[in-house]
Amino acid sequence: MSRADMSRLQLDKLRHIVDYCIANVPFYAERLSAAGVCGSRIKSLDDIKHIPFTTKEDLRDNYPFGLFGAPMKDIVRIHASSGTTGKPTVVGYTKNDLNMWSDCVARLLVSAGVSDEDIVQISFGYGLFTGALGLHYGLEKIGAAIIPASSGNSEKQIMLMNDFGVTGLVSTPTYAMYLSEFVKENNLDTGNFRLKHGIFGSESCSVEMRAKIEENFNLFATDNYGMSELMGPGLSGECRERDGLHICEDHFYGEIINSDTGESLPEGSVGEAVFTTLTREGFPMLRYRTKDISRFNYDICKCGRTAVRMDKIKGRTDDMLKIKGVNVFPSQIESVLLGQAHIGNHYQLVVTRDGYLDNLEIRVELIDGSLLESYKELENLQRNIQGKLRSVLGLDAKVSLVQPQTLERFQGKAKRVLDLRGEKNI
Ligand code: DLL
Repeated sequence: MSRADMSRLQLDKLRHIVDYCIANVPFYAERLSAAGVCGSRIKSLDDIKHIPFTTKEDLRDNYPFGLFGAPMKDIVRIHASSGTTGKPTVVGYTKNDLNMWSDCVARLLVSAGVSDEDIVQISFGYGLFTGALGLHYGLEKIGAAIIPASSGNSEKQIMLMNDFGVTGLVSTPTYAMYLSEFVKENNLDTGNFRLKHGIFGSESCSVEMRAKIEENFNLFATDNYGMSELMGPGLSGECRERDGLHICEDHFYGEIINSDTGESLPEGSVGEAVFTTLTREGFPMLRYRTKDISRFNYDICKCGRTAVRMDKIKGRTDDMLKIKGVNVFPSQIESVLLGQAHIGNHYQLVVTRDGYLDNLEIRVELIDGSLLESYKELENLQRNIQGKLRSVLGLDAKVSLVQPQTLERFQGKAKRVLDLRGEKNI
C-alpha cells in the first residue's frame, strides 16, 4: 500500500477508535473530553498529538478490567504480564481481536518465510504470557503444524525437534541459545534435525548472539516485537531482509517521541516508541508509552513491503530489566524484600551474563550482622526470599545477604541496578 493510502486508512481508523473509546471506556471518555478530542475533530494524523498518552500507571490504577473496551460477555481471552508492583498488567481480547491478532502474527511469519509446509515447535511458556498462544494461533492460521512444547525439559525439547523433523523453533533467543549448547554438552542425537527457521522475540538479541544460534542450529533467525498491553507478539517483525521490523500499521499507529518532553520527533529520530491500537475492541490503547527505544524507517524495504520498519529495540527509558525472557521491575523485588524480617532498606540488583545466559543476583543488607554467624538461620532466610521471588517473578535469582552498612548509599535517586552484561539485554 502506498504511504498516502496507508495514512488515509490509519486516519479513518484513528477517528473510529477514538469515538469507540469515548463510547466504551469511561477513563478515555473523561480524558478525551478534558482534552477536547473526538473523532470528528481529528483532521489529520498529526492531530494525534492532542490525545493524552496512556501509561502503565494508568493500567495499574484501573486494575484489573477498568480499561476494557468491551463487556465481559464479549471478552474471550485474558492475558497478563508483569506490572511495576505485585499486581500484573491485565489485558482482554474479543473474538475479533483474536482474529486480528492471528492475522498480524501470520503476516509476520509469512514475511519471515514460514509456510504451511513447516512443523513448528513453540517453546515459549504457555500461560498468561502472550508469546506462546499469540504465535500458536498465527501459525495455525497459515497452516503450519504446531508442537505446543512449552518451555522447560530441554532434553525432551531436543528429542521432539529431532524425531518430529521440526523446521521452526519459536522461543526467546536466550532459550534457543541454551538449547543449542545443551545439545553439544550432552551429546544429544541431532541426526534428523531439519531446523530452518528461528522465530525469536520477547527480548533483545544481539547480531552476534543471533549468529551463534544460527551456526549451532543451522537455521535463519528473525526477531519479533510486541507487548501484552498492545496485543502481544505480532506488532512488528523482521522479514527475510532483516533490515528492521515491519509494523502491522493497519492495526497499530506508531510514533517516536522525546521521552522527557513528550514531543513527537521527526522521521528518522531515535526515541521512545508510542503506539495506538487502531482496531482493538477488548483493550483499546491510545498513545501507549512503551518505554522501548527505537527508530522508524519509512523507506520501502528491499522485500517490497511498504510497511514502516522499526529498528531493533535499543533500550528502555525506565528500569525494567528483561532477564531470561521475564520482565523484572526493581520495584517488584523491593516489595518482596521490604516485607521480610531481618532485612534492611538497602539492596542492589546485579545482572551478569554467563556465556549467553543472564543471571540476577540480589544483594541485600541485613539489619543485624550477627545473623551471618548462624549458617542455618542465614540459609532459611535466603531460601525464604528466593521462594517469594520465584512466586512473584517466576524467576530464579541468587540472593546474597551482606553485612549492615556495606552497600553504597545515594544522595539522589538510588542506583539499584548494576547491569554488567556489556551490551544491554532488556
Ligand atoms: O514479550 C510479547 C512478545 C512475545 C513479543 C513473543 C515477541 C515474541 P511482554 O511480556 O509484555 O510481551 O514484554 C514486552 O518486552 O516492552 C520490550 O521491552 C520487550 N521486548 C519484546 N519483544 C522484544 C524484542 C512480549 N524483539 C516487553 N526485542 C517490551 C527487544 C523486546 N525487546
